[in-house]
Amino acid sequence: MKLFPSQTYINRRNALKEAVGSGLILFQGNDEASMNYADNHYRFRQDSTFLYYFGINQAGLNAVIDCDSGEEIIFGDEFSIDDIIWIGQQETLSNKAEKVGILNVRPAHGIDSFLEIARHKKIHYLPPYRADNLNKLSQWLHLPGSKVNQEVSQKLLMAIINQRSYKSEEEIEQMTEAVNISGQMHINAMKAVKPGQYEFEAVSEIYRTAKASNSYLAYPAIFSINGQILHNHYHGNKMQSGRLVLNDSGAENEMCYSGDITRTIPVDGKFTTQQKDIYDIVLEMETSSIDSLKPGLLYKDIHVNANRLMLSKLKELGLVKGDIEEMTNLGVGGIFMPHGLGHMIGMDVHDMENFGEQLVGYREGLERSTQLGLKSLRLGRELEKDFVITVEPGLYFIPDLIEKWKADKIFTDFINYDKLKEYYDFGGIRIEDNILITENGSQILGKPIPKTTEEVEETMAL
Ligand SMILES: [Mn+2]
Repeated sequence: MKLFPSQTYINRRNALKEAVGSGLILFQGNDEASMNYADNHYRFRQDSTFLYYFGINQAGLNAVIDCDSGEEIIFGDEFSIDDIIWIGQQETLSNKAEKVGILNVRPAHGIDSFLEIARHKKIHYLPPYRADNLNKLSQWLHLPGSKVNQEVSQKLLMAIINQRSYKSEEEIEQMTEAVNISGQMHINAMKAVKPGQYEFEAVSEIYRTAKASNSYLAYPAIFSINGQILHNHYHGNKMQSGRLVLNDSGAENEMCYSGDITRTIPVDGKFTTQQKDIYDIVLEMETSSIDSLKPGLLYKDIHVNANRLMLSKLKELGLVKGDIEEMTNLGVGGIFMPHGLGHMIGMDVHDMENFGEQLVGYREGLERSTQLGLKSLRLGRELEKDFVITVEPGLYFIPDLIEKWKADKIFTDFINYDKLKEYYDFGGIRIEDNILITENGSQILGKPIPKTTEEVEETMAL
């Protein structure tokens, strides 16, 4: 188990205690989750907030911080001899706890009576995203399951968001490692793509490369010749000559920090003229967005600027017509890019999304748009120094969507529906990097990953 120095966790908890002020803070770790029978588990993933404050990547733990007395307790059981027969001698929980500055470890069941006695106090807790944790909260707090989410502590949520949004130097080091592993996953997949092979053959390179760095995937890989299907986890297609493959995959490193990288590559190792034309639009959207990033700017505006650029380029290709500003304001670009430009990233690939996107990515007075594309923008608020975000413009030709808009006569003054027919078997392109917001601008994390058409073609030829 890899940990930051104990002082990191102590400082994080002290800052949280101060921000919350009074009452009891309850942290639920995750339990093992069964796949098809009780003892056959999915890969264990500790809760990110639990990791952030307590570091211990082990199932069956809960923790409390008493803001009034300063007391900090981890509830969890030491391994018994019965456990050790199966899993071998393990570092004790008290040892692990000591390494994160916690000296008070109590048996797992102790939390029931602890919370019962503390019932008169304010108990701050987070919204559960797993059913077993919801059930426990329901019991501990004597609340029906349906009421648990209504009593979540907004104060705690905001305090944690205000800490986890700003990445420290030691976190940036971890995130850079995760991006570098992700980059190698992409390079190896590029080299593995050959016409006539199946997608899963190249996908195996992605998994192998992650494992070779003692890492897992931060989310199920999207690797498909049907890049126009946004969250497509099917890997059974034959990679036909002439197609593009969209690869959106990232590593979660040993300390559970994520990378989230997308590249789009030609099955043949060479882009056609039509593919290169569209690719270069997305590339310019990506690089110009990144170049413009700095603290104080609304990320929503960067999204809109990228759309404006896309529309002006598509106009040059004859796919749209009319006034660019009008099209941008009306959201015509949603048909080509029906998703947001990016999101926060950290330990979670969509960082802190379990707290709700409105709290993490927006603020009071900045509400979500209902336009296709903008409504899926997870991060709209002002950027700040030490945020890490993704920039991931895309351009897709989704025949079902085009046909629907055409039938409904949507934006017929602007969209050349007839010309779009030439792109029905095109698929989609997305390019994504992970960016640290700095004092005056931004910095792409990690070593460069082949990105221009020339760089991609060179790598695929290796
Ligand atoms: Mn992403």
